[in-house]
Amino acid sequence: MTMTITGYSNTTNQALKAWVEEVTRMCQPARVHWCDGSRAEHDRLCEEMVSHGAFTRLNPQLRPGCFLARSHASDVARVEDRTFICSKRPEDAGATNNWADPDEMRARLKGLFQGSMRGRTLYVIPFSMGPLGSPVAKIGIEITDSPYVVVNMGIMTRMGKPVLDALDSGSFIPCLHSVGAPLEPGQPDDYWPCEPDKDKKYIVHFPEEPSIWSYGSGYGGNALLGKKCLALRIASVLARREGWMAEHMLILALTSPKGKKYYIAAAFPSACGKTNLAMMQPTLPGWTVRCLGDDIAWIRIGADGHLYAVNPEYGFFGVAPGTSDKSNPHAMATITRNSIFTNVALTPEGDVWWEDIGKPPPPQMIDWEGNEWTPGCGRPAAHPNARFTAPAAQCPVIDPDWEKPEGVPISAFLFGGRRPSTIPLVNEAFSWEHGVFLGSAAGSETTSAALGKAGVLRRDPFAMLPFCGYQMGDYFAHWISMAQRTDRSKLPRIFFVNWFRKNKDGKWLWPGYGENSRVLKWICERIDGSGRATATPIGNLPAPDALDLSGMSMNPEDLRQLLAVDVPGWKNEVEDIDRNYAKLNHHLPPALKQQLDDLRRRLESA
Ligand code: GTP
Ligand code: SPV
Ligand code: MN
Repeated sequence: MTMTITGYSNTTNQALKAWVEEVTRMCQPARVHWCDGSRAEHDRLCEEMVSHGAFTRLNPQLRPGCFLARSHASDVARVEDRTFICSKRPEDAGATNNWADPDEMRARLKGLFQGSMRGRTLYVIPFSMGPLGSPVAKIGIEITDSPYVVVNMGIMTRMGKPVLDALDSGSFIPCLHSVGAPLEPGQPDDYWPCEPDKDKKYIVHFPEEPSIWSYGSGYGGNALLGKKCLALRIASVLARREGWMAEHMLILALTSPKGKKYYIAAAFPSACGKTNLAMMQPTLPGWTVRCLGDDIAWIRIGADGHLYAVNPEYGFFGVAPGTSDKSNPHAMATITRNSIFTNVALTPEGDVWWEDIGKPPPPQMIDWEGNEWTPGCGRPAAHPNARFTAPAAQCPVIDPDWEKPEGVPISAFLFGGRRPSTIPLVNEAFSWEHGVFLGSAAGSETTSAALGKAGVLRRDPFAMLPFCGYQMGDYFAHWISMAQRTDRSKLPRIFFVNWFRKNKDGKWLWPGYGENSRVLKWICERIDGSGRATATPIGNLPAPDALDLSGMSMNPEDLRQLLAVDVPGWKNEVEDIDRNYAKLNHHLPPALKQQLDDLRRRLESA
């Protein structure tokens, strides 16, 4: 059979050529296209998707270069229970991951991929995580049968010809993706092809190869394989081996009124405020925030001993609902053009709408499922995990150094999550080990970013529960070991924050968003040694009046609750942390067991 091959396939990389040929034989696509990453290619693919109903072009006057996609109702978020780490030994995946035997899994996947691209185009996507040519960058090649994936990867990564040229004969991480919906001759295509049966979706990692195989889903982290699969699950394995860190963290630069710049990296679980904090507009006068990344940080020890962070991504895949000119004006400005919206509502003018966008809905719209929607009909118009895909360079507060190959030096790590009770607004760790303890013990209510019930409290250590590609206890030990790899005084300070405390009526105790700058200011003062704190059994809390609340009205009782040590609540925490630690068996670092015992003792005498 002769196969039409288009695009930029000018490579002498024999391993790559052989892999593409092997996958082509297995998946039996109708055509092969090597992506060059050009604007013309992007426009052509978007146009093709418009012509068969996969994309709706938004009003070019209102949102030039923007498109709406609606996914299949079964395919709206990451599928954690279909995500596998196939290390040779189950113990290397650990109790927090789904493990499957690599040989058995490979055989099962080969069965699924056999003929899976019939009637479709196989796209070869060369992409770089990290600035091209940076010593930290990793090149991946994603093969996919989804043009939606191609155009999203084009925004989320550095993609196409320059990457293939830079790869030369070097090594790459193979990432194979199929939506799992072959087309028979004459069969019309679906607007969102996928495998609707959740139990036939597979998001699989072979960390020792390394390689990634993803089948059946076209959505987000399931399908844009550079993101969670490569830059977190596989990268976390490489990072441990090579002595660096791959973290689910935003990176921001905060400049004080005196002109001092602080770089902060923060790990919050999915849909817990990273994008918002990363580009926030401080309400405190004189302070500015610049964004370097909103989801992933690759961190290395620099020649001067400080920890340097690079954002491996090139775009934002952000939660749409809740994004407004009030909550996140810089995200709103970022998504005015050249953006893809998935599972939001469509207004009669051809613009987008979602819950809490900051303006009332029009009297009639098309909801995320393509149905007529009227206000008060009882259904959300946008899916709670509706997302925008937008180029990072379009963010009006992108930091000028965001593509610096060596990254930026981090002064503080923040951990956090959605905790309606117990956990204070901000808490500073006593030491590196205590900070690692706080990260390892992080908990959060689940959100719509993953399939399953939202609002259930679970431990999500370092916000990495769904993204750590190896044994969680060994990951904790890797964090602890950073203190042996550099001068302790150069390590970032560690803080735990919680924007999500609620009162008895279920209302937020803290206004959040731009007001979080008040907490960041105290953190900077702690770094400088000027911020006042009170040592408590759980950590250093802001001393009375140490938080700058000028110009804001805060009920004193609310503030008291936000900064109180809830001793009975923390005693329950300790027991829950203990139960979760027990799952790690002998992989739990003794230093963390010690931290837990110390906390228990401090609470007993509180
Ligand atoms: P992922 O992209 O899934 O990793 O999410 P994320 O961590 O980037 O979360 P994001 O910033 O998109 O916020 C998710 C939701 O939390 C949105 O609906 C926000 O409006 C809401 N949110 C963010 N920051 C705050 C805050 O400070 N307070 C409150 N109450 N809600 C917030
Ligand atoms: C997350 O769930 O943390 C995300 C969205 O950033 S996804 O890319 O789908 O993983
Ligand atoms: Mn995320």
